[in-house]
Amino acid sequence: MASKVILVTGASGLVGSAVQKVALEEHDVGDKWVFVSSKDANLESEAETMALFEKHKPTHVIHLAAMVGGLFRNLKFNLDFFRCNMKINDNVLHACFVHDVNKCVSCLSTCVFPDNITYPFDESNLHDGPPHDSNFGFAYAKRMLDVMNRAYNSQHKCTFTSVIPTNVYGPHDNFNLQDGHALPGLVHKGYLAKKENNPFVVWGTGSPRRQFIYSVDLARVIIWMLREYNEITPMIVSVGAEDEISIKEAAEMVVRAYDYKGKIVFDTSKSDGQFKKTASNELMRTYLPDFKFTPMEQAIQETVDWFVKNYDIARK
Ligand code: NAP
Ligand code: GFB
Repeated sequence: MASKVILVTGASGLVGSAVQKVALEEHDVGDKWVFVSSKDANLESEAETMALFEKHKPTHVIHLAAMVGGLFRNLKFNLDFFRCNMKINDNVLHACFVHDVNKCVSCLSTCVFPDNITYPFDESNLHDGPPHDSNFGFAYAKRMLDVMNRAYNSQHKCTFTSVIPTNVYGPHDNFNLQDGHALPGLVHKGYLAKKENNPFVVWGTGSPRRQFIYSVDLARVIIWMLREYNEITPMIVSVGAEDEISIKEAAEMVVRAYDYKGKIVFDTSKSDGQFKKTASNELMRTYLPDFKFTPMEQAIQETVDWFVKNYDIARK
């Protein structure tokens, strides 16, 4: 089989770093991997995006680049999340089309599904109603990725598809307390609580429920999709609905990973955001019935160990 030139956008981030790790572990199958971030091209610029594709001439693309953030960043910047991600996604998919890319796998998120629908939802529910108000800007921009995938396929037969991960965590995450997601926020706060002998503060009531996946597990599935999944229908990648846990339970895992013995307090002045977004992973299981997700206690321990070791260079 002809060797591929695989361009990975957003490669310096949480998911992109995991794709780099998994790609480098693969036996050399002769593919050329090109890992890029905003320092290589600002993908909000059509000209810079086109120049990037002209330079590397990719045959395949894993498109991860996005303006990303947790609940509290989304609450503040819904317009920016919409405009920035619309520009990035339109530029990248158009460049894939112009440069005749064989396949592009882009990235949505389970938080873009309609709020308050029957759970667990599946891929067919993506456009069945408004998303949770906390991140409507991000959600509608991401849904347009799916619309563009379908439009490029119907008009030009392009094989552009997308993966829909649930909440992801792991090394190289954004641990910034204002902008990041829950788990990296809890890992950062756990570090400070342990170091300064202060209470470990969980924001909200701790009762919202989430399905969490380790970045390395997601990366393995994304690389599999690039090679083997040829449907335009997006695919949810998540642990099963039965593996959904509360934010409180996730916080307790972080406490155990630090062997922290102090107080856990809940700052209920902070928003809980979406209560749940339980997703079905049945479609994924039809293709990968034996795929094993890393046990969460182990994955959180690896994330905590990475953060402690890399505190000085971690994004915080
Ligand atoms: P991240 O850690 O914030 O990384 C974002 C990446 O996108 C970085 O490499 C960043 O480059 C790049 N980027 C941002 N703006 C750019 C621009 N204008 N031009 C070029 N590159 C740009 O995000 P992540 O968590 O890895 O997310 C990756 C993908 O997974 C996103 O599409 C996200 O929506 C999706 N996802 C994430 C989660 C989650 O829980 N984290 C859940 C579901 C889906 P710089 O480092 O140079 O800024
Ligand atoms: O990951 P997160 O910020 O976003 O989780 P979502 C928010 C939930 O975790 C709320 C609680 O219930 C918060 O009150 N929480 C507890 C914390 N401690 C913390 C903390 O230190 N930091 C943060 N951030 N939350 C996002 C979407 O929703 O899901 C994004 O807004 C994205 O667009 C992401 O798609 C995957 O899971 O609520």
